[in-house]
Amino acid sequence: MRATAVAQPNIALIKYWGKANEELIIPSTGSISLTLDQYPTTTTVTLQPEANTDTATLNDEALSGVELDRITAFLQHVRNLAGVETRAHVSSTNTVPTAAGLASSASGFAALATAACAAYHVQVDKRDLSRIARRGSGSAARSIFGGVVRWEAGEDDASSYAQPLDWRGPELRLVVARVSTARKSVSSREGMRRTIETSPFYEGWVRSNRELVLRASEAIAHGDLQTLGALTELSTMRMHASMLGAEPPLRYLEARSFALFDAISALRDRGVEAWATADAGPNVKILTTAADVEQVIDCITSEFPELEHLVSGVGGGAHLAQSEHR
Ligand code: 2P0
Repeated sequence: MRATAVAQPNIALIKYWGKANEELIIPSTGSISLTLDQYPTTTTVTLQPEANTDTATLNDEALSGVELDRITAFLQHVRNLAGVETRAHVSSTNTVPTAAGLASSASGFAALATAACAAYHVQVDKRDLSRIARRGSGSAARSIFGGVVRWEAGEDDASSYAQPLDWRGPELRLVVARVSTARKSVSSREGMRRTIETSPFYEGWVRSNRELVLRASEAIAHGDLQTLGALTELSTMRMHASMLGAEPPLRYLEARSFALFDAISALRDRGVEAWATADAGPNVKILTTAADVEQVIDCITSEFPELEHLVSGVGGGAHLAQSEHR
């Protein structure tokens, strides 16, 4: 049995940073994201009835150690749901620069969840598929759906899932300015742990971000991009503030990241609809509209000519590309 699935990354507008339950990956706050139509991950799961262990490749390189352990633990969760023991080979092709704050684990585990559930015959609806993807990586729950998506924090495995939100505002674009593709020095998982354990600002972050989820949901319901954009920047800055308060501090943003935030703010002053955000890395993503995206690109190419950039539209959710039962 073999199944292939494709998923795209998502960029959080209202951020997820910190878990209430590490094992089940229940977040401390809800979050809201936009699924991209770029950087797909394609993953094939092939059941191996003769094998004693799972194996995996990423971009044709064999995985081992903690990376393979994480995939094995995830497959075991799907096997438990299926009630079978058969091992599998996972072959994944990822076009996202891995671990550079561009959410490679979101597309990775969304594609793996979709392919593994098909290969192991676990029949679930998309909400339950998002709960399964969540067990691999929190943000993967959101990439199960396309468009604007809210991950409900919930309080247990059953209540922590993603769902799509209706967006009737202007047609959205997201510009990724690649400040660096280097592997980040502290993983999101480790960074979240450190923030929870040592940052005096963590509680304030959780309290305020819960409120931002509500305010942003309201803005989305009204197609109000001005408010959604402003809240996106606010959630970004508050998340980074909580990280900066950790010991030792987590400083993912670089000088050029801040320079980009300034340039986008100046564009806004000239009437361009654009708001910047950044995750656990120095890259800056700019939320804008189809009408204004050219002005954002002109700004980056003239003020930051050395930076690569990529323009994304709004993508669909994870989906099965192929499934064979032999
Ligand atoms: C987000 N990030 O909402 C936030 C913003 C990074 C900063 O989700 O531990 O790879 O696997 O649940 O999902 C990155 O964290 O972490 C992330 P785990 P994940 O997009």
